[in-house]
Amino acid sequence: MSTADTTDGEVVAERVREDGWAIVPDVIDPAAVERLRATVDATMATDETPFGANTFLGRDTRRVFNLLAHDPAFAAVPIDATVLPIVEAVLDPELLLSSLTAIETHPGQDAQPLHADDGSISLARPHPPLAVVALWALSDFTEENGATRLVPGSHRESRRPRPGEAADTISAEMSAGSVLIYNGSLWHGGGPNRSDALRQFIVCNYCAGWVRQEENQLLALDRSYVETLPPRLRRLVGYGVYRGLLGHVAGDDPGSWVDDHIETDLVWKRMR
Ligand SMILES: O=C(O)CCC(=O)C(=O)O
Repeated sequence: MSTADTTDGEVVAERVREDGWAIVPDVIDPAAVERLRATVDATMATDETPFGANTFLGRDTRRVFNLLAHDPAFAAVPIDATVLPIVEAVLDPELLLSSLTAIETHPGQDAQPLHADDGSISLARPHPPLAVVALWALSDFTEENGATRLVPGSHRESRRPRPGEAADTISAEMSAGSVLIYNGSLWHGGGPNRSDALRQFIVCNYCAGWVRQEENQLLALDRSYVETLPPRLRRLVGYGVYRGLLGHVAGDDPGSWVDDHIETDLVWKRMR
């Protein structure tokens, strides 16, 4: 099992590199879990969030995309002081937030097809990590309630799963407040929820800083709202440049549009 009994970031990062996944137990304290749960519940109630329209999204599953836009309480998730350094170490110190989604699977939800979250990327596999996902459990994950099924080591496969393909999986059982971190190439899918309770979680999907974000954060969030977010999160959603170049606007770092104090090491300043 790749359940880390440590929050030592380098140990966890190494497990994600080797096995494709690791669980960090008890990242969030029970009060914070309750607050996030209550905020997800309120968001779904206000929005009358519908069930999924297909087998992949889950006909007994509800999702709130673009979570940051719904409540400032979610801003703490992508920049968590335990999880973010681990993801940076595996993926890229200049990574981006690719998407932030709340999901709840209801009793009766069938198993989700196995897939890889970086499946839209057409590079030959295996490839260096392009996406790493932190899945925050807001309820206990058990085999009975459909804890995420994983195919350990599958991030090294030369292909992604075929539609409907079966494989030997393990169940990522963990207590509420724990975080499952996995390589975006890892084959996985939600298990069937055979319990009488919801399984609720937040999927925080990061991509390398030079990869296109899954959800277009720059259009998804008003700039005036981004200005209110912590500086690291402003860069994570896209107000920044990669390696001093990618993402510039007329030679400027767009991070300066939401932060007066930014001093970016732009490539042009380094040129002689
Ligand atoms: O239900 C789960 O545990 C995983 C969900 C997932 O992988 C997805 O919706 O892409």
